[in-house]
Amino acid sequence: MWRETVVVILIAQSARGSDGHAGHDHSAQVPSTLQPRSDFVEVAKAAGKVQVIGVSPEFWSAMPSSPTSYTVPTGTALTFRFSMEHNLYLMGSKAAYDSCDLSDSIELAGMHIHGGEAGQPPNLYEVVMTTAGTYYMTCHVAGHCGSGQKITVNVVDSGNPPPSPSPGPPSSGGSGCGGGCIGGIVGGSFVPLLVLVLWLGGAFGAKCPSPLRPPAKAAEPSKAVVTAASAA
Ligand SMILES: [Cu+2]
Repeated sequence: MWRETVVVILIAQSARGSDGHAGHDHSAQVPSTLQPRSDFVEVAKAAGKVQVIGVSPEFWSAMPSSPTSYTVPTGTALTFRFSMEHNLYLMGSKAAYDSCDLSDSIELAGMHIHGGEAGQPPNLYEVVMTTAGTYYMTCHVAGHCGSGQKITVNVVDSGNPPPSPSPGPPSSGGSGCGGGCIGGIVGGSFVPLLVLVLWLGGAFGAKCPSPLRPPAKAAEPSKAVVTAASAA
């Protein structure tokens, strides 16, 4: 089902044409869809939506890049790890990508942004892709694009809203309680034992009624009133 959805979206994407960027921005500002928001990154990681670019030990530093193409759903965090001999730029178009024309490219991460974990390349750049489209990325160091250090990232609409740092169990949806309700909360970021204690104490109210404390009168009476009224 998910696979089919991706295929459909990909077809729709290609039918739309290769130039997914309407109007190139020459002000050299990083587009708002590529802001490296750490709070977005945390949400994506908590949901397991992470795409590491390249493979250990070189990751993004490898020339040529391998793989050269990625397809991820919106809300995915891209993770670039690289040495201080490389950087990361967003290219303006597929034509620029194909010809390694760097004139219209925008810096996403410099050679000395640091942040890499111990035992990993020194630079770490993470960004959540919030908007569907095709993104072309390369390294701006002379000759590196020509040596194949460049990737295409196809971001497809996941159908889920963009990541939000607001609290609450992600995508559990639904309004009722049911068996999955308390499980979803316990499985979330709260301390499970504390949640369990709160639940048993009836702290979640009617939405997740405690088995020890049955909720007071449910909403049934009001429904009955409405039915009676409409029947009259
Ligand atoms: Cu490079």
